[in-house]
Amino acid sequence: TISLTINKTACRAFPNETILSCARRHDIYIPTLCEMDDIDHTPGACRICMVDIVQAGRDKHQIASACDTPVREGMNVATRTREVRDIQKLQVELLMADHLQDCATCVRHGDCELQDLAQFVGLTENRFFDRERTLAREVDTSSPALIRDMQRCVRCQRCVAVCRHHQQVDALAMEGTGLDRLVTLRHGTDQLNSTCVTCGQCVLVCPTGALGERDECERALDFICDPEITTVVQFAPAVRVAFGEEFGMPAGTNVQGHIITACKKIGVDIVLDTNFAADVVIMEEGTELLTRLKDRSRPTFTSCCPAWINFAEIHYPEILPLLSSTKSPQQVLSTIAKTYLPEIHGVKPENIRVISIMPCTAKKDEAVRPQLTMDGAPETDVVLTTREFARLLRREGIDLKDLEPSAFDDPYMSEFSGAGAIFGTTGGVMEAAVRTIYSVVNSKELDQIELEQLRGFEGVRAATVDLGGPFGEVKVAMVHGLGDTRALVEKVLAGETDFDFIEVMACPGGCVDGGGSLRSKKAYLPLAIARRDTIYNVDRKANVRQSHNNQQVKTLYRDFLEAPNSETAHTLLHTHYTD
Ligand code: HC1
Ligand code: SF4
Repeated sequence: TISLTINKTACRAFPNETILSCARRHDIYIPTLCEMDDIDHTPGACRICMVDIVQAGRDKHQIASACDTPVREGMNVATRTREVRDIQKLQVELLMADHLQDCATCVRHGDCELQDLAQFVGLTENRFFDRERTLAREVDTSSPALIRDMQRCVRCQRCVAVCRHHQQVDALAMEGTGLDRLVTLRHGTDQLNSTCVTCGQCVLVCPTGALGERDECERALDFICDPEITTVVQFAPAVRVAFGEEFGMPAGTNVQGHIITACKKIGVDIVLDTNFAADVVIMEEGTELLTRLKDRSRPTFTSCCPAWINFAEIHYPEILPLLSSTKSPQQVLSTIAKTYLPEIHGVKPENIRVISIMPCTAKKDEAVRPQLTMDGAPETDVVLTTREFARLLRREGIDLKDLEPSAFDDPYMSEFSGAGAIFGTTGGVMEAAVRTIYSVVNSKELDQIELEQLRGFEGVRAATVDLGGPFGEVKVAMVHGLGDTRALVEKVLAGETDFDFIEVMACPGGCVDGGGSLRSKKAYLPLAIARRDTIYNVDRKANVRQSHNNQQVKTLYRDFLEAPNSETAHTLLHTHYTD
């Protein structure tokens, strides 16, 4: 190891470690806007992490950026000298020169790393702001899911790094020089027509309001406040374990009951659970998979992740016939809410609007797919990301912590099994499917309900499952993050795999760290494990742990859908993909 001092504190560093990394391990704060511990960022992009260095045996001071300067034996680093503070302040002021000054209208208001930084460096004036130049920058509103506001971009390039190195979609590029250097979509196109799959991972790492979801709080409120409209809210498996943090609760707190109370408080008529629809999806997808196994057609890919569907359609259209045709739980729930629910509640289907709360930006894209409409109207009317829902509650003066949790009061579409609950984490869909398929094949439940071989956080996991009956051992794979997905799809296309069933989640970790979740200022994906653990606990404590044993699902099939993959089920709950 290497010995050095930072702010007179003796520190030990690894060879080749940067000053920034060493300082951070010793709990010494150096401000930065481009660096994030868990992403492969472009060093030196923001030039804020400047420090004062004196090399061993020398007197001469040198100012350098801490994120790309390696430690040296005997080095003396100072992070808070007057000169360093002045340089950092000037650097932030320069970043502000073509950054829109309108913080009150920004999606990151109150949660912005640039604002934090301005406070840290003690910025008191803004001498270089060029309004005309800033307003000339692009605001790309072409996508139904994402807004790219280049008037708020600070060129940190985190988004480019995540899209290129982690997701390997490589939709973003840096273009231009000097003051005109900007993040653009590759090939000079807009978001809608680019190769972007709206996974939202770039949004998670953006330090400012340059990248965000299309905010639809107003549309949601319009429906909620309209006395003619029956508003139905559904919320995703992962939302309940990834939402409390926004209101200061510990990571992974289960706030399912708080969300129900909050929805009722703002005037939502009926609150349903996407988890229930996840159980229905297993009935449909499981049956479909068994048919495909009998036909020796392999592999089958899961279809519930909309960024994965976008990825397949845009980047690998040749793989589309291998995708399950079952709609995602979001769309299944919306469809049933507009067909089955009106019969039960005596409401006119045309008066129902479904608002879904998702940890996902691509769900907004999914909701406007032309093949997911009924009589010309969308099945899902509004999708709010977890972030928007937090914003909406704040706008209504609600602090989640102050609410008493309540239970679902709809007896038709809100019960869920442990299998439905685990959809929110990587490997969950596969585990849920196996629990049901095994039972269908063997007319009994698995002895061991928890399938440890399917769990874990490695990018790609392969396992075998003994299905018994005519099928014997089947080979399955779970992949999360589009970088690993791309590699696996390439192998499938090259005929190098023999998997029967492959679960894909576009976001690393699955929905627990979806691109619509709350953002951390510290790291890209710091909270997935705590959220996932809560999800597995929900399953462990559930009375019913298999989708086919969900009483409400049984009733739905008995009274309405007849049987999995029946004609009615096929018409309502299946879809197709287009390249
Ligand atoms: Fe997901 Fe799904 S699990 S896609 O990750 O299949 O968003 O949570 O809602 O639809 O159920 C997201 C989560 C979510 C769907 C389900
Ligand atoms: Fe890349 Fe995903 Fe961002 Fe699109 S949404 S630019 S695919 S990281």
